[in-house]
Amino acid sequence: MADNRTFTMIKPDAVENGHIGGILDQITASGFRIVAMKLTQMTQRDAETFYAIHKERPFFGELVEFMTRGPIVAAILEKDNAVEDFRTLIGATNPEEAAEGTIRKKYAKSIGENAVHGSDSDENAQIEGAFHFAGREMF
Ligand code: FUP
Repeated sequence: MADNRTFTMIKPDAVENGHIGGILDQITASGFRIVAMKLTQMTQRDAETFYAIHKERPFFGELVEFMTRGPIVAAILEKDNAVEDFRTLIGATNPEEAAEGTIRKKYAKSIGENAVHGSDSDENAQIEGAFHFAGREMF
């Protein structure tokens, strides 16, 4: 995946609460083009693999339980400076610290259930996008 792409998930809390449309609207209105997208549910093994970097953290079990409890929207987004600009758009991991108007400020309730994921580097965007999508599903 090129450096102008990032990977996102609309997490189970936001899907359950009916925020798919509102979040996608904010994403596209902010200049991101959707180049891959699906509604899917992660298995326990998927979530453990995706979040392997956090496996020693105390919140790992809860994180895996949360991310597998219902469907997510997985998507790859394209824009100049995609990784950094998308992190700005979603706001801080903890919604209490997220800037006004950011997706997490608007839609997230807690640090554990924080509505959206955004890749933290071009390298991870590539890995995470490839985890969820086959080449023929990316446009
Ligand atoms: P982010 O890059 O903003 O998604 O945040 P991290 O990669 O640090 O964390 C990934 C996920 O782990 C968060 F979205 C939620 C969960 N987490 C917690 O539940 N508690 C914490 O203290 C930190 C992260």
